[in-house]
Amino acid sequence: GSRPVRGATRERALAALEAARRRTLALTDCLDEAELTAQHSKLMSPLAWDLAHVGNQEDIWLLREAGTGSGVRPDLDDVYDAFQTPRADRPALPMLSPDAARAYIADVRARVLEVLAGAPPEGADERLFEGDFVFGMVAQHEQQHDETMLATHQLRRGPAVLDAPDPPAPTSRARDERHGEVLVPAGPFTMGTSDEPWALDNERPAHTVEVAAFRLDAVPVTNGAYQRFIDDGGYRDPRWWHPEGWEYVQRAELGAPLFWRRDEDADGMWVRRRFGYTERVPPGEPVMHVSWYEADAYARWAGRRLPTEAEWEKAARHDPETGVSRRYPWGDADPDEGLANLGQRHLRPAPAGAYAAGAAPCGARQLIGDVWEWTSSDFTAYPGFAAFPYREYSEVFFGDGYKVLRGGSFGTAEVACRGTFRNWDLPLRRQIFAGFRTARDADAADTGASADGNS
Ligand code: AVJ
Ligand code: FE
Repeated sequence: GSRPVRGATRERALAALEAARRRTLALTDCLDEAELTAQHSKLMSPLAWDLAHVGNQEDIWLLREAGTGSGVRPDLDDVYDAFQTPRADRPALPMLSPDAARAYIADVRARVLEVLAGAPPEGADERLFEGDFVFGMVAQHEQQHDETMLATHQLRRGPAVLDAPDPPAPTSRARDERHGEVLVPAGPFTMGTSDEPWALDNERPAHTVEVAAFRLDAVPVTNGAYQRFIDDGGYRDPRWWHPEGWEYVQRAELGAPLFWRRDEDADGMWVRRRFGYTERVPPGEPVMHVSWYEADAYARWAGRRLPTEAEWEKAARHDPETGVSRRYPWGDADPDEGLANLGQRHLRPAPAGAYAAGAAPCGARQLIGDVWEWTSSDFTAYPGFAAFPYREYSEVFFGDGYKVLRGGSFGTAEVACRGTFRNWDLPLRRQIFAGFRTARDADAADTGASADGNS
């Protein structure tokens, strides 16, 4: 493009904002007004709310905080403030129609192009412009809502409207091999970041964490493995469950991941609904649409446990050769289609064992992309945390019963995913694209002196 933007990070910001908007429109242009204003699940906003909310955040942050203007529609701030109205109550809001929402967000964007071309205005908070953070933040915010909208698409009933090619299968060698577990030796590593320009406040600052030696599943837990937990009566045995999880299983009568059912016409075979299609549950794919409680119960049934957040990040980032933490498992290069299943290029996770080129130094695969991975950890502040630029992004969620998820899913945009990125949700939530892998403490015989790689 030949638009006048200021510098390389602005160029990157413009591309990220444009990519987010293409995706937002692709997720909403495929549905009619009735479908966009309907609430497909009490857990989700009407899609028309997300559509205008992303533009309203851009109005606030890029036109008012980072720009010189008074914004396009400050009068809409209350309607699109996520904190004033919980998702379940949003259908009652005086929302813009889908057409009016499209016009609003296009109007905001047109004015943002002028902000991108200009210098930081007098009196603006300079930190917003370090590495052009504020533009990256708004692009990530829109992409996060796009993933939420994709989850709404998955919840909606009705004929399929989305399509994408299947992700790559593992190589035949990887398919035949028992995935097993990898060793991450004991020792300190650098968790979080102080120099990734678009890292969000909760990923900061970089700090040293001691991690004892542990073993981690080389790949996420698959549907086939999870089915053995179901077949073994896992959902009926309180021994495996956190007390709150057991209570939840009883109350909600859970017996399988969300979207699964038995096909009585086919010998009770497990099938699932996926973006409007019904298909046999693929045994080799990472399991998804499980709550933290289900992940935790499976791990206990398997004689294992969920990894802590620090263990997950050490497995994903620590390079034992240099002692330095990488941006991604494969190194510092940005993700691409050969390294990880991100960006809604595909509408499902790749089979376990895919993306050999994206493996971490410890040998674990698919840490980035495919499915979000539940960790055992509560969402809390890192030492030295400072809310920026607004408390409601992270701080208000700390310590309030949210569990951390790591690594992104097939529906997560590249710009909104990295080795330090922290997602969080309540432990009973199942509508997000979440799976898990399991871990255990290393044996006494594991000295921590050498990694044995992916066996
Ligand atoms: C980081 C995905 C938990 O959707 O609640 C969107 C992202 N914050 N708008 C969420 C977010 C404000 C957030 N998660
Ligand atoms: Fe938001």
